[in-house]
Amino acid sequence: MSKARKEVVMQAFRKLDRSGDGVVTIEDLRGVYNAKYHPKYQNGEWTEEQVFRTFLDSFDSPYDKDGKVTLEEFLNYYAGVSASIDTDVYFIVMMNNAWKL
Ligand SMILES: [Ca+2]
Repeated sequence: MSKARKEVVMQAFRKLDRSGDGVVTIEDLRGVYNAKYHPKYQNGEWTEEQVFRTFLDSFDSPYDKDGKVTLEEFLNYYAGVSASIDTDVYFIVMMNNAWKL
């Protein structure tokens, strides 16, 4: 990823990592990510914990799925997303919208 892309990804990570310890956990998501709008929470299939865990799983490395997301894992995830986006400008707009940066 270009420097500009990395910067915006790191900005999103810092926003998610509310405790500031460099690892995003379920605790960090409380208050940042609203699980109550998730359709599986609304129909009673999942608890709030399950919604958070599933959300973390999408960033968590398949080799170390522990429900904790490090900056490295977060950057790796976005390196994959980034590969399919041509311009830095579009990538940054996408990140700003997704994370309300
Ligand atoms: Ca944290």
